[in-house]
Amino acid sequence: MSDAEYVERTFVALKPDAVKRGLVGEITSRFEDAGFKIMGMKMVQATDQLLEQHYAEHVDKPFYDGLAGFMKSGPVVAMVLEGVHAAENLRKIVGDTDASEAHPATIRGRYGHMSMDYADDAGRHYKNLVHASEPGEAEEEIEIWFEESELHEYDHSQDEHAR
Ligand code: IDP
Ligand code: MG
Repeated sequence: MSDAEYVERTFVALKPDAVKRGLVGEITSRFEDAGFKIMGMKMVQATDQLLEQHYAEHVDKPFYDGLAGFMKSGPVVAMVLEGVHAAENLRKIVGDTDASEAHPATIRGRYGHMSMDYADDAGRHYKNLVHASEPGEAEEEIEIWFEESELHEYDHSQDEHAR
């Protein structure tokens, strides 16, 4: 077995609602508690161009303008995390897209309860705190948000104890 088959990087963004609610530390702690290693982290004001790349699969959907408006409504905290099957495991910690269906032990389920139907019918932004890459899409998203020089290799106790 080689680490390379299991250990991967993934991209996570704390959306403007997480930042404005003061949940950056709380949510980041959950990733650290689960043993993920932070390789890069920065605050970013998203632009239309960046969001069109990041949400390329959603650009033509009816909710896209609302989503982009929400993602630009304040800074996001972008991060790259490393761990075993990081993308799949972080999606599990983040929880279902719709907070009303997300397990209460997940981030979206613990810090939210709103349904997407409610937000869409009420004409409100749908706020679900966190983005986490799908497996297979992480490296592409890391490239959209980060320069390689902003990512850091270093020894971390997780290398020994959480793998
Ligand atoms: P994900 O964030 O769990 O990967 P996706 O289906 O890729 O979910 O959607 C991306 C983001 O777009 C969601 O997190 C949510 O913020 C927003 N979104 C998706 N579907 C809807 C919708 O039907 N109404 C409003 N916002 C939506
Ligand atoms: Mg997605």
